[in-house]
Amino acid sequence: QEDAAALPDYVSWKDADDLILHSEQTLETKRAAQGAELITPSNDLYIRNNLPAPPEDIVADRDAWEVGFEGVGSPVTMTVGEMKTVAVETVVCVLQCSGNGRAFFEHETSGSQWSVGAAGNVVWTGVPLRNLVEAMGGIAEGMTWLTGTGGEEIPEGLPKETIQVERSVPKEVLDRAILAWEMNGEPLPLAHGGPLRLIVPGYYGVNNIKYVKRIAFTAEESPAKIQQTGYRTRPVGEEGDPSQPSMFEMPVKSWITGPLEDAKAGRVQIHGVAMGGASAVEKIEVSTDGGESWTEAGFIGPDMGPYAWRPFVLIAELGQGTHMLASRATNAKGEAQPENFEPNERGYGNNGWRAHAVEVTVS
Ligand code: MSS
Repeated sequence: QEDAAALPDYVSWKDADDLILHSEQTLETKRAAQGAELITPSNDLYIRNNLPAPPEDIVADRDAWEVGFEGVGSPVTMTVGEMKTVAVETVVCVLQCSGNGRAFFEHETSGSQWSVGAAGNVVWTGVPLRNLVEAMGGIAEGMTWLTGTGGEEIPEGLPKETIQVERSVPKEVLDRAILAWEMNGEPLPLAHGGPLRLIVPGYYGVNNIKYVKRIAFTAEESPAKIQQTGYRTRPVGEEGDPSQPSMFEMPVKSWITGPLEDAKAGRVQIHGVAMGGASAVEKIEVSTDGGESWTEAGFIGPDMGPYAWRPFVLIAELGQGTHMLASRATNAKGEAQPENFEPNERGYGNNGWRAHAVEVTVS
């Protein structure tokens, strides 16, 4: 049993036993802790901050938090308190870092060496953005992007565009985006973006702007570095540029969360989690022989919508020896996980089933 790491102050309320501390700003959920849970408990959920979290006082009076809206019929500033009187909706969706699975690439990658734990399934409650935009006179003409700006203060004199966490996503996400003030039934913790966070179900973590202070419909993508050259997939060795694919919609993915190392011969419960990405997960198969044969596994618990993950289980008869356990999910569009995912410079987007397989010793 390893000693639990001492957690940084802003996340000291989390369960240190279930987390891997990569840095002050990056904490990963242990694979075993993900288990077959429907919802990731808040105190187990991973953390990824590109900048240090703002001071705790921004959540002292949550309803007073202001957001500026631009690129709509009538631009306004609105408080969280006011938003709460417009409409309320709950959505369950996977929050996953673009770099989740980076550790499984063979080439050397910069960035946190996440295995599977930069992901969780989370319940968000807030106001649908479409209701706000409707009340503000709709999206202004010629605007094609939804741009969200993080509430971190950029110190005077530093180049804003290279530091600011600001992301643009296609405005079509208006059909599902919400501004959330609650996570897993509690006021949204500062560490996860309280008082208010932009949630874009089906999209990679980076697009879910924490402590959001500005929502703008824009004609161009944000000039921020994190949009222009960051979070773009490109061949190993190449620099980022705006022509490359951005980390927007997530693909289908699954992984086994137990057993991970050893098991007793006989009937064994193999479990894990599966997500469809931007469309519902429809099928999950498990292999106990490194992908030579596959058996359909069953989902556990209720279906919580197209953007949520589903835990799965297969009871298999395992004999003594080494077994390579793998899982392969298929979504409603008929897309299945590839055996191997193409390496890319920053190690983004890995959903290859072979890299996510585990070798288990059965005795
Ligand atoms: N937001 C802000 N404001 N800031 C920062 O830094 N980051 C990103 C998102 N958002 C940020 C934001 C990322 S990058 C991610 S993943 C996410 O978030 C995470 O979350 P959490 O809550 O878990 O921490 Mo990658 O793709």
